[in-house]
Amino acid sequence: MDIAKRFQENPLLKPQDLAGSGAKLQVICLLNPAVFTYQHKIYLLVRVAESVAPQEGKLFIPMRMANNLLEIMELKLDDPDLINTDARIINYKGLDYLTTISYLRLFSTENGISFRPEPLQLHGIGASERYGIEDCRVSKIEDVYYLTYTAVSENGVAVGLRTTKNWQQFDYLGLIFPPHNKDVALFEEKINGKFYALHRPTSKEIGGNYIWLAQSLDGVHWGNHQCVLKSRAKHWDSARVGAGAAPIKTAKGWLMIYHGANYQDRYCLGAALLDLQNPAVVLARTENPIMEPMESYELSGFFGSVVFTNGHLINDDELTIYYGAADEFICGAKFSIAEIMGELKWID
Ligand code: MAN
Repeated sequence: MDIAKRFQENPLLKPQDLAGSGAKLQVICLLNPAVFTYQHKIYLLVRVAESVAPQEGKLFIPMRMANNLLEIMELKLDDPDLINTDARIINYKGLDYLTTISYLRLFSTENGISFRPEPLQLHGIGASERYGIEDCRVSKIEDVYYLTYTAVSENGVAVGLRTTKNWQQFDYLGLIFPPHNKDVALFEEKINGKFYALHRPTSKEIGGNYIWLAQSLDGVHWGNHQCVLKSRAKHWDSARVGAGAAPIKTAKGWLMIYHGANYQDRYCLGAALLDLQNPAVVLARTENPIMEPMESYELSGFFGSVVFTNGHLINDDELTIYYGAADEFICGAKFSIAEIMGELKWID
């Protein structure tokens, strides 16, 4: 059952609200923000996806070159070497490209509803981030903020890590999970002295798009991987599942909000409860989505029928999620954590 209480003010941020980061560039989508508090203020680290404004009969593919400067590849839509069936990704002469390039942009808010752009922008760095960086999760562990994000290049989709203590200086720690992997959420406290992360590798021949758990002694080098949550045939989450923001610690276990999609690429949200001491054990899971695309701004946009979250705030029983709607808008919704727990079906 959809138990989300959406903000009346949705969408909170739209592409038209922001100028492109370069002269020729236009913001195509604002989506999938990380959320955190720093010095008692709430911030969103928003994924901004840009490209050159569309022109009749043409397609523009932005990417960073070896010197980190942006280059635009121009293609003709009737080029026989072009396969252009997905708004997000194309294939040209046998190679895959993204139609937009993403970076992360900071916004602050006083009331949780209206947002002010801050100067900070984080762009892709180096060979593994040439097609952009996306869908960041921010987890605060002790006094360090860990930014885990999708790093895209012609070599694949992987997970990058940057850390900061003050949101001014960042340490760039490179890729922590190689392709194909995304949706990495770090637990915000160590369990039995170890860091824990949820991640989502893709296995093509055997297996699928499942959520895995990994451990680390330093938050950078990860091992002891275990598969914890799979897609379910004939369900709303039949094709892929991926973790949202950092799991929420409750008396009964770690509550994980996750996204699931079916083969029609309809993205909904669900929840699962993981054991407090051993989060590889799934105690309970929602049968039905706790949120599904239904509002006009969720049903149509850059890529319709999508609700996707990777950032939230917790205030006692109140969970405020910020989410990407139709891969184009930033929206907000509130949940009661107790109500989500009530939707869980316990696994024997
Ligand atoms: C999918 C979608 C896109 C994203 C690419 C690369 O196609 O999630 O939004 O840009 O993967 O991560």
